[in-house]
Amino acid sequence: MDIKRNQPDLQARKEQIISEVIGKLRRHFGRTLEEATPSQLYKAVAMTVRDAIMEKWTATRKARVQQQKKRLYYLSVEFLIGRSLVNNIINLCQDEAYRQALEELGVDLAEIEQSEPEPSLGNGGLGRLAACFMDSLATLGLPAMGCGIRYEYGLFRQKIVDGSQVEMPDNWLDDGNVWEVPNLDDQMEVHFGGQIEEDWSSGQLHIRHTGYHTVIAVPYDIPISGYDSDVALSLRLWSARAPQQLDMSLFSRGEYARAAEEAELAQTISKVLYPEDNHQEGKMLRLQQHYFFTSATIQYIVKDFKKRYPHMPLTRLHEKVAIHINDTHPALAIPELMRILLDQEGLSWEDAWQVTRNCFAYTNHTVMSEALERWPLQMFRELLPRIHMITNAINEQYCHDLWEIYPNDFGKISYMSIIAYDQVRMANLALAMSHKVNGVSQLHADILRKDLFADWARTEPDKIIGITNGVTIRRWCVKANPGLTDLITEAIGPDWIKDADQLQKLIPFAADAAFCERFRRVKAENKARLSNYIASKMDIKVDPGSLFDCQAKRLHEYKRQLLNALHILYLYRRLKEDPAANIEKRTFFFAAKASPGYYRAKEIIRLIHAVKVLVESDPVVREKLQVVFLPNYCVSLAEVLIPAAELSEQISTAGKEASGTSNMKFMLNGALTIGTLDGANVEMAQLMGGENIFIFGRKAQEVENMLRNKLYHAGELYETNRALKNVLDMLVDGSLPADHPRQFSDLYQSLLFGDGGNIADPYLVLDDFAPYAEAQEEVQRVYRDTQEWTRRAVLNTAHAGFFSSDRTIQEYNERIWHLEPIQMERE
Ligand code: H53
Repeated sequence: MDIKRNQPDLQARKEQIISEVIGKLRRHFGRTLEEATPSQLYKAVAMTVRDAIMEKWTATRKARVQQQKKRLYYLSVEFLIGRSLVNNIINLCQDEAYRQALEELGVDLAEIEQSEPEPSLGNGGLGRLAACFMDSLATLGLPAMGCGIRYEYGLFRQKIVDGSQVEMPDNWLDDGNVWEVPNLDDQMEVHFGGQIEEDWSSGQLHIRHTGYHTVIAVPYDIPISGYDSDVALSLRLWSARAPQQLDMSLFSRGEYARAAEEAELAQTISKVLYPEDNHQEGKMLRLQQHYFFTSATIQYIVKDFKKRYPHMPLTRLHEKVAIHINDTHPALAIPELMRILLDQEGLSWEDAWQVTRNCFAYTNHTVMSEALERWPLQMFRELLPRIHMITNAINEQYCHDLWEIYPNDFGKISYMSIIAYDQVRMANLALAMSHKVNGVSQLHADILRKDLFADWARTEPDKIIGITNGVTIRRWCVKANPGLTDLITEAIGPDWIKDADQLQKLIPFAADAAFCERFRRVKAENKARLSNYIASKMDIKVDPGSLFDCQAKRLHEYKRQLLNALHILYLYRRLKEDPAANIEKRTFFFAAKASPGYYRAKEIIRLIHAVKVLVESDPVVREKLQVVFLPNYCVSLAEVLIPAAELSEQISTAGKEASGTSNMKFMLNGALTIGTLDGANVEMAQLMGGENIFIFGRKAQEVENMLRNKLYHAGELYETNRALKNVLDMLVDGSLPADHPRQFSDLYQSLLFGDGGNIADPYLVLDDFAPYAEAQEEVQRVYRDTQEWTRRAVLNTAHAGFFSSDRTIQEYNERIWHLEPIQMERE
C-alpha cells in the first residue's frame, strides 16, 4: 500500500504513529515524550516500525507454508546490513507518514537515526552484496532466508592516531538490538572434535561420534521487508552459547576441563568478525565459525523440510530447497548436508551425492590466490573428524570420476582434487559439488572460465556462468539521496524504484537545461551535507565548490589507493614548480579500512596522511588541493559520501577486482568514473558508451601477459619518466612529513625492487601512472565545462538501472534457483 498516493490513509497512519510512539515510550521506558532521551526515542519509533513489519512477517510465513514453494537459503559469513530504521520506513512506503508524525512530535528522524547502533557484520563488498540481495529478494517476493553469524563485535572501528590506523572494538550489541527476535525453538547443537567409530554390528554402518565438544547455536531472526511489498523475509543469524545442561553432566562425571573448554568455545565462536577481506588466514577459530553456522543452518533446513513435507523423501530435497554459498566460507555446508543425509537419514552415498549437488550453487568473488581458502588437513581432521571423512570420500569419488574423463592425467586430477598436499581446498570442494558456479561480472566469469577454473569449465561447459553484481536502489538512492530521488520521480514517475530499467527514461533529460540545473543543485546540496558532516565530526573545513573526488573501499594494494596518492604528489610538485599551473581545485576524499595485520595497507594509510599534511601546510598548494581521509568507513558514512561525489575512483589493476559495487553506487548517484577496464567497470563503459567514463590503463589480458611472461620492469619506468621518478623519490628523501626514520621506504622498495621473492610493483602502479595522470587531465577539462559534466552525470544515473540488485537476483533466479514468488493477499 503506497501511502504517499493515498491521502486519507496518510492522515490515519500519522495519527496512529503518534499515539504508538507515545505509548511505547510510556510502557517500555516509563517516559513522556519530553523526558525521553534520543536513544529511547529511537527505540520507541523503531518498535512501531517493527510492529508493522511483524504483521507482514507472520503473513509471509503463513503464505509460504501454505503454498509449499521452493525456498532459497543464502549462506554468507557476512551480512553488512547497516542501519535499518529509515530503510524499513522507506520499504514500508511510510516515509511521508513518519515524517509528518515525527514533525508533529518535534522529533528529527535524521537525528534519532544516529542512535541506532550500526551492524557492521561484514568487511566490504561481499558482505554488502549479501545485504543488497536480501532487500531485492524481499522486494521480488521470493521465498528465501539469509543465514549467517550474529557477531557480538562487528568490524573494528577505525581511528586515526598521528596518521596511523588504530583499531577499536565495535560493541554494537551493548544497548540491545530492536530488530532481532531470538527463536529458541530452532536451537541446534553443533559438535566439534572427538572420535568417530564405525559400527557394523547391526549389519549396517552406524557412525558413532564420541568425545566431542558441544556448542548450542541460537538463531536470532531479523525481518527484512521488501520495498512496496507485503513480503518480509528472515535474516537468521546464529549466536553461540554454552550447553548448560550438558555442562552439568560433564562436571558430575568429573570432566571439568572439557566442560570449561566447551564454555570457552561457546563464548568465542560468535564473538567477533574476522577483519580480513580478500585474504585468508588459516585460523582455527575461523574454521569453527564456519562449521558452527553452516551446521546449524543445514540441520534447520533438513528439519524444516521434514516438517513441511512429511511425505516427501529427502531424495527430493532439491525440489523444495536451494542452497547458495556466498564464496567458499560456507562450503562446509556441503559435507554437512552429506553427513546428515548419510548418518541420520540413512540415504545411500549415491543419493546423498546427487541431492547435495542438486541443492548447492556457489558464487566466486575473487581470483586473488591469497583469498582462496585452504585449510591445513590436520586442523580440519581434528576439529571436524566426520566432516573430514566425508570430504575425503567426496574427493575420492570426484578424482575417480575425473580419471574416467582424463585417464592418466595426474597433473590435472591433482590440480582439481579437493584434498592435496595436506590441505583442504574449499574452492575445489565447492566446484565439484555445486550444480552452478558464478562469477560476479562478465570479465570475472571469463577469467574464471579461461584461467583459474579452466579445467572445470572444460569438464562441465555449462557450469560456470557470469552474473553481474548489483546494488539496491532503495538504500543507495532512495535512502541515501532523497533529493535525487524526488527529482527523478518528478521527471519519470515513481516506478523506477522497483523497476530500475526505467531510469533510462532519464536519457532525454540529459539535454534538458532546466533538469540539468536541478540535478546540479541536488549535487551541490549533497556536497554541502557532506561538508557539514565533516565540519561537525572532524572539525575540518572543505570547499564545497571544489571537485569532490572519492576513493572509498577497503585498502588493498590491488585497489591502488597508492596510485591516487602518488598522483596527488605529482600535482603538488607541479604547483610547487608553477603556482599558476592549470590545475582545477579538488578535494580528494579517501575512506578505507586496512586489515589489522596487513602491514603495507597500513603504510599506504600513513602515506595518505603524510600527503594530506604536506598539501595543507603549503599556502600555495592548499588553495588548489585538499586531502581528506574519512575514518571508519561504514555503510552510514557511505550514505553521506556517495551522493556528494563527483568523481569515482575505480582504479584497480585490470583483472584483479572481480566486480566492485561502489562503482555502481557512485554511478547511480551521478558521479563520473575514472577507472580501468576491470570488473563491472567494463560493463559500465559498454552500457553508456566510453565517452561518459574516463577509462585508462592496461587491460586485463595485457597485465596477465606482462606478469606471466615477466615482461614488466618497474625500474625502467623510474629511469625514463622524470615526473614519476621525482614523485617516487619523495617517499624517501625527506620531503614528506613523517616522524619515522624509515619514512616510506617499504613502499618505495616494493614499487622498485620487490620483496621476499615478489617482483617489483606487481600491481603495475608505475606502469599505469602516466595514463592515469592523462585521464585526470581529461577529467578536469570536462569538469570545467559545467554543462557537459552535468550532461554526462545525468547519463550515468540514467544507465545505472542495469546495476540494480533486483536485476541480479532475477538472473540468479532464472539461471540457478528457479523460485516462484510468494503470493500474498493484498489488503
Ligand atoms: O566481493 C565483491 C566484489 C569485489 C570483491 C569482493 C570480495 C570481498 O569483499 C571479500 C572477499 C572476496 O573474495 C571478494 O573484491 O570485487 O564486488 C562482491 O562480489
